[in-house]
Amino acid sequence: MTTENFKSGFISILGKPNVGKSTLMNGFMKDNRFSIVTPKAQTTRHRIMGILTGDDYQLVISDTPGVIEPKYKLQESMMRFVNFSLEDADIVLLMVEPGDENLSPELETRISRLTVPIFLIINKMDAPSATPEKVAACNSYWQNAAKPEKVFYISALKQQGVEALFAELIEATPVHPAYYDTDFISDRPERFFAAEMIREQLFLQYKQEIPYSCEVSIDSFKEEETILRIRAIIYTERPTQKSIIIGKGGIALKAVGIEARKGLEEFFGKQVFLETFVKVDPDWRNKDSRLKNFGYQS
Ligand SMILES: Nc1nc2c(ncn2[C@@H]2O[C@H](COP(=O)(O)OP(=O)(O)OP(=O)(O)O)[C@@H](O)[C@H]2O)c(=O)[nH]1
Ligand SMILES: [Mg+2]
Repeated sequence: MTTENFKSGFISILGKPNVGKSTLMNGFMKDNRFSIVTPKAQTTRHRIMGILTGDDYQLVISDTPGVIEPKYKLQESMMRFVNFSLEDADIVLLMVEPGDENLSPELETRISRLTVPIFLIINKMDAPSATPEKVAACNSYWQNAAKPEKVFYISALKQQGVEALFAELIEATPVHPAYYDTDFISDRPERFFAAEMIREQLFLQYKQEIPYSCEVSIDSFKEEETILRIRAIIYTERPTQKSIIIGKGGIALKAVGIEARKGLEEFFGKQVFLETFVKVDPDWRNKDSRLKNFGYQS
């Protein structure tokens, strides 16, 4: 590793829900399991740092929750994570998608406070909605709304344009020693990724408000030589939601366990024994003490 011209910086991915921020994060990390991705909005609830170190660079990339107007305390905390990540950033990747020409007040406030370069990322270029007219309209709208330094057209899903973007990011990153040990890949512990993988299944397998009413907490995480034993508790707000999550004869919860276990085994490269329990925790999304316990900041 050379030290003289070593580059290191913080890069934050900012955007509305569902535009593909976590998909891009996974593309950077070369791991489709790093940050959970689902078709539902507000999948990401935390700031998740991925640390990528090369011979002469270290990029600390933050995935963040989609920017919304918060309606309850959990969402307030999610938006605080967005703000923290912008405070640190050396470069902000503002992600949008063709067809979205609407600078929400929440996004506007954050963009107006930025003093660092903004790279506009027009994602979902592979989607049928990405017609040349729509892409041009999207570009001119956001050029005007955010005054970005550069624009990139990508498909995070198909990994098109991601490498070129990465190369430009290294180019634009300041000369600075590495912020983290070179073998660090995230600020989050293994338990966090385990909980996220279970939460991903809740988002994928249940409808309407169920995923939003749930939080996953890892009660015990024991690594043995050949097996990883994980005990997870799914908290939900109401008894009716608990019975939907469990399903008739436990069938729905079993399906969550099966799919989550597959992901966990792939992620940890080890056999996993997963136990899941569902508990009712009334109104946890609005209780500071509960949110703190679940790793959110007030
Ligand atoms: N067609 C297409 N779909 C994409 C692309 N990138 C992401 N998606 C899809 O868009 C949906 C949302 O992706 P996420 O990566 O979870 O979006 P996000 O911005 O992290 O969403 P939040 O965490 O809710 O803010 C998923 O169904 C992705 O598969 C893309 O380049 N093309
Ligand atoms: Mg996300």
